[in-house]
Amino acid sequence: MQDIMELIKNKDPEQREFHQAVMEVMLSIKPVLDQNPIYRETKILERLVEPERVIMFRVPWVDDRGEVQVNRGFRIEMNSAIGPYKGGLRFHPSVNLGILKFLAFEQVFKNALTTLPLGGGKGGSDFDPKGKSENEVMRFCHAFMSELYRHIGPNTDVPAGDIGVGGREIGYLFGMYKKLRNEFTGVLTGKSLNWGGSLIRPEATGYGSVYFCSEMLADNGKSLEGAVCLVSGSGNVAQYTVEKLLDFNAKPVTLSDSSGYIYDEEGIDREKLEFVKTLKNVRRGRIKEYAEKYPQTVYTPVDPELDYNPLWNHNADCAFPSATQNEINGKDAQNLVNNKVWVVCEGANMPTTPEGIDILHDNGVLYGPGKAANAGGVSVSGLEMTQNSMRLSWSREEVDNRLKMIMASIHKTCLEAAEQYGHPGNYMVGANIAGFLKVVDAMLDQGVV
Ligand code: NDP
Ligand code: 2IT
Repeated sequence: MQDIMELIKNKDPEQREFHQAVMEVMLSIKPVLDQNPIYRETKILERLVEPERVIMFRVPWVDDRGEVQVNRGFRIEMNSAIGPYKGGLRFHPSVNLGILKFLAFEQVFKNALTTLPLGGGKGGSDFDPKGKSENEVMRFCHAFMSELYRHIGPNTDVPAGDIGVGGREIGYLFGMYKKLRNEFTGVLTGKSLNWGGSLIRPEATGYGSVYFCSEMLADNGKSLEGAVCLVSGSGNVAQYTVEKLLDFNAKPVTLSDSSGYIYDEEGIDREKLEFVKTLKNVRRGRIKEYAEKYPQTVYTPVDPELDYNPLWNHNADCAFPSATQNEINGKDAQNLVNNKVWVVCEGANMPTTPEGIDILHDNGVLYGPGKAANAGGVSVSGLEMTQNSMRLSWSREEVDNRLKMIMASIHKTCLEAAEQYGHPGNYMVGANIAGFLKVVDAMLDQGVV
């Protein structure tokens, strides 16, 4: 394990998030490695941490003032042992190789857990959609796809959305792919309904995360009924997490964006959620406006001097981090414990730092790791690919039922693997081991390639 960490740190010393993601898996799979020397003998770990292919490209485009802008585009094709590369595209100024490698690495294990034949990948750009006009977003997406199209395909690599990439961007990306290839295929997921998308895909990550949480609670004699929930983010995942929490009669009280967060002690109800959806998806405004519309709400702007996030410092039962990586640090985790939160269910990818995870585990908080809890999004992406291949579409009920079954199956798989390898109840260890075994056994079957 130390050898692997040394190897990746020496090769790419600046890729901190990637080291973090690999370290977590390495610690979890130790009992598997001890029992199965074959994985060491065949250098499976060395192969697993090296992407099969990394594509980096220039994305030149012209802004509304007629000025040329140049962004960097990426696609990490991490692992195709069990299916075509699959994973989202992130458009955010923080995007770099290390962040996308961590996301692609996580995706490999997540996709293995879904029960569907999906390999792992991730991509994106340091393009910042904030403040850009509709036309600028379209031109950027077209420019991005005018290079990416030659590397992807419905049986090769199937991107989707992530931070900064939603239905609008998928539409522009698809349009350019279709034009360049002269081919209408399921090369992207998260498409609109009337041209190949799947019902429930927009809802899937948030709904899935709440389904996963309810499985964890049921297993521990608890339920979401009346539970006060802290939710971070206010984008795709956060919105549909709140929606499903309301279906379960829970009480979501917070939402956030990169400028600050709102705390609504009375609860975010359906009408307020509709306001948030229009605010974020149509007007593309800031969450601060929620507090202007609903004056009983407290808005707290981000304070860069603070070494903790006050959103996690309210009395509550459940926490659903649904914004970005490393948004719950050690101090935040301790605040959650002090505030009597009993479950943390990760809608975002790697939102809790290693120190934070240790604190949650040490204090008996149920912890649902992102690669299990947020797998509903990519699962319904997989179902979208199935429907595209069959050239038909399933009803809302059909897709939602399959999503529920998949989340229940992931939950069971995590618990069984954790139990088998001596960490009963530890979903993180269970998810890492179960995902690892599925992928590396396929790699062994396929030989050294
Ligand atoms: P969106 O772009 O729809 O929303 C992201 C939200 O998080 C926004 O409210 C955004 O605020 C906030 N946010 C983003 N970056 C930061 C940051 N650095 N600091 C503080 N707030 C931030 O993305 P999604 O909802 O799709 O994604 C949220 C998380 O869920 C990500 O970790 C993503 O990887 C993960 N995920 C997404 C899936 C999907 O299907 N979409 C599937 C599985 C996981 P602002 O607008 O101010 O930037
Ligand atoms: O992190 C993720 O799982 C996603 N952004 C969704 C990936 C997908 O292919 O639907």
